[in-house]
Amino acid sequence: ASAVTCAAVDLGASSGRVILGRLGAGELTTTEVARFDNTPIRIGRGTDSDRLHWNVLGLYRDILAGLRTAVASARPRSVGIDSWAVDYGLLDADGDLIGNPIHYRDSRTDGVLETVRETLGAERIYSTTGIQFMPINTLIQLVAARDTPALAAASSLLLIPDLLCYWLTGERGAEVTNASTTQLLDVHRREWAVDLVRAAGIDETLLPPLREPGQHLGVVGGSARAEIGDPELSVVAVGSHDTASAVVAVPSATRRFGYVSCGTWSLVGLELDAPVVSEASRAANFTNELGVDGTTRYLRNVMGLWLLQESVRAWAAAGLPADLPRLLADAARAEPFRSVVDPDDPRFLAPGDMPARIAEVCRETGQPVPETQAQLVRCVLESLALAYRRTLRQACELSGREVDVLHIVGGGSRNELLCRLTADACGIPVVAGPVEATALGNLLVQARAAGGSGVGDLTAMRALVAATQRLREYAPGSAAAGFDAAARRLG
Ligand code: LFR
Repeated sequence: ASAVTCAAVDLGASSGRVILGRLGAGELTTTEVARFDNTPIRIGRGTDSDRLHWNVLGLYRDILAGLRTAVASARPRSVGIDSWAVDYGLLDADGDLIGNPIHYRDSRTDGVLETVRETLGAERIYSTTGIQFMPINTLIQLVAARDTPALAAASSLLLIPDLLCYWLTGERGAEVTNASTTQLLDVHRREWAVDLVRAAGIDETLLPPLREPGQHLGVVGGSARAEIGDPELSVVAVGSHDTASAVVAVPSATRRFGYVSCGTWSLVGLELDAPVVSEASRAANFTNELGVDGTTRYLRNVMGLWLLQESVRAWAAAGLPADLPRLLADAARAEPFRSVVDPDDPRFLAPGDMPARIAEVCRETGQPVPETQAQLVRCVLESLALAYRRTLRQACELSGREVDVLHIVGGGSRNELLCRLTADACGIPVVAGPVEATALGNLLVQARAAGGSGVGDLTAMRALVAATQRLREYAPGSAAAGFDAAARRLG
């Protein structure tokens, strides 16, 4: 049986990469061929209405260059693209991009979530879409943009990976795992929730036809063909929501697992066969995002390593030490449980002075304010571990499931202190890795679409990941009581 070579484009909130994979029976090897920064840009009009944008053209240029390198070194038969969720570009009737995609952390959605909940009804939205209420959701962004000239001029809306695939092939569509995050999709029927979309005052004809992971989208065309240097490279839909791809590559041998997809965000939850849209689930604000192969990703967004990334950014700007390995080593020796915060405090969502905001929350909850960088890092990591525990327990309660192991995948799985604290907090073993779970999930779906051997259902894919990738296990230690006490401080 022969192996297949594919290329994964994986765009995260802080960087993007192009990764080549060779996949076959018992074989899964990867090589990173390109890595580039993804730095949002604020653009003003000389007023206070600056908007935070993604540099989507720069990303596209870096993807083309990365694919050119990939083609030159290994001739992949296909490429798949995944990225963060919820954000979109608008096309006019000629198929040209209108304006520049806006970042989900932009302030244009301030206060809109509450209006949408009141006017459309939180119960109705949740029972139809199964999606947690967050200001970043496409539904909220579109309502915030409702009266803008850009939206009035638009004839189609494409989510970020779909937009990039459109530029490569000329084909438009909405890959379903990512479409589910918009809060515009009927989670039960796996179709656009047309009535809800209309009730929100959004033109439903903006939404393109849905497509499933594994679908062949087309061959690279137009200027992309010459730029990439392979007229036969085919573009395949993958779990284009990065979290959907990451969950494909959770190396679990059983179904009794929880996961943390740990990057800028921490997505904490379970894989289910069907959505849970109970009243209790709505009250706990759990989400039912669609996964690959008809699965449901039942999870909550925890604010994640964003708290640490933004703190490091603030320190670097202030000329303070900002070397992450060093900061983590100091945090490992810092006093445990000095102060903890709820990472999901809405004040932490926007870019800004994170150490100051964390200090403010510590003060408000009657806890000591972090005075050193090590204390602050320790506070963030213990707060995350505690949030993982709370979220995992809730997910189990609300779905009636039990888990024996928690998998941490993604960049955060490299953070040993975080993994150890999480095992202690949750009281079950943590398996850390793979670091590039998202790219692996992206590659696995492509290899299967190409008929690759050894890449069958999710169980087979996960077994292949487990057999080939470096994983690390953390047994729970003795700090559970400390976490119990810290949890009580948060009420
Ligand atoms: C993770 C992620 C989350 C989504 C957030 C914003 O990268 O895709 O799943 O809620 O980014 O899009």
